[in-house]
Amino acid sequence: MELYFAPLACSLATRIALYEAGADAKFTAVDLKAKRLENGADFRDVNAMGQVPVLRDGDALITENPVVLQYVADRHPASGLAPTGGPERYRLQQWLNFITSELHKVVFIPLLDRTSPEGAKQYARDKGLQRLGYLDRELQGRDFLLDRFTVADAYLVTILNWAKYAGIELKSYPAIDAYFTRLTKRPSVAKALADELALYAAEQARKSA
Ligand SMILES: N[C@@H](CCC(=O)N[C@@H](CS)C(=O)NCC(=O)O)C(=O)O
Repeated sequence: MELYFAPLACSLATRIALYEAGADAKFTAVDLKAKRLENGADFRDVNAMGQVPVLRDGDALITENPVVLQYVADRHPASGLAPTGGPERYRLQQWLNFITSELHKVVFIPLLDRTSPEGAKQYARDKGLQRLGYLDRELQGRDFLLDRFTVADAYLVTILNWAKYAGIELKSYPAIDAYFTRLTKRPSVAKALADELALYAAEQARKSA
C-alpha cells in the first residue's frame, strides 16, 4: 500500500491506522499548495481533487478519509480497527461521518484556512461550541468512541491535534481533553505524530530557506 500524505494533515489518521495494523506501507509526501510530489509530478494526476489522503493498493486508488480508513481496517481484520459488521459497524460509520462533516470541514478547516474570511471563522467557532459540546458529553466515561480503539479514534485524534493551531481551547471540554491526552500516548499515535512533526519541521525549514 502507498499513502499519499502531507505532514500533520488529515492523512495522519491513515498513517496511525497503518502503524496500528503493522502494515507494510510506503509514504509519499505531497506539497498541497503546489499540488506536486517530491519528484515534481502533478498530484492531480493521482487525485483530481488535489487532496490527501489517497491510498494506492495495487490498481485501486482510494480517497475520502472515512473510506480510506475503513479500507485499511478491512484489509487488516486482525487489527480490530473496525467492527466487521452489525450495529457496531454502523456506529463506527456514524462517528466517521460526524468527524468528517461536522468537525473536520465545518469547524476546523475554516479556522485553519488563512484565506477564510472572519465571518466564516465566526460561523465555525459558533458551530464548534455545539459540536464539541456534544462530543464532550459523548466521551464522558469512555476511553474510545466505540468500546475499543478504531479508525474513528485515529481520525478524531488527528483532527483534535489541530485545536492549538485553530484557537480552540480543549481544556474547555474536559472529556475531550482527557481523551486527547490519553490517545496521544498510545504508541501508534505517538509515533505517527512524532514522525510527521519531524517531516513538518523539515518542510517548513525548506520553504523558509
Ligand atoms: N473530503 C476529503 C477531504 C480531505 C481534505 O480536506 N484534505 C486536506 C488536508 S487535511 C487537503 O488535501 N487539502 C488541500 C486542498 O483541499 O486543496 C476527505 O475526507 O478525504
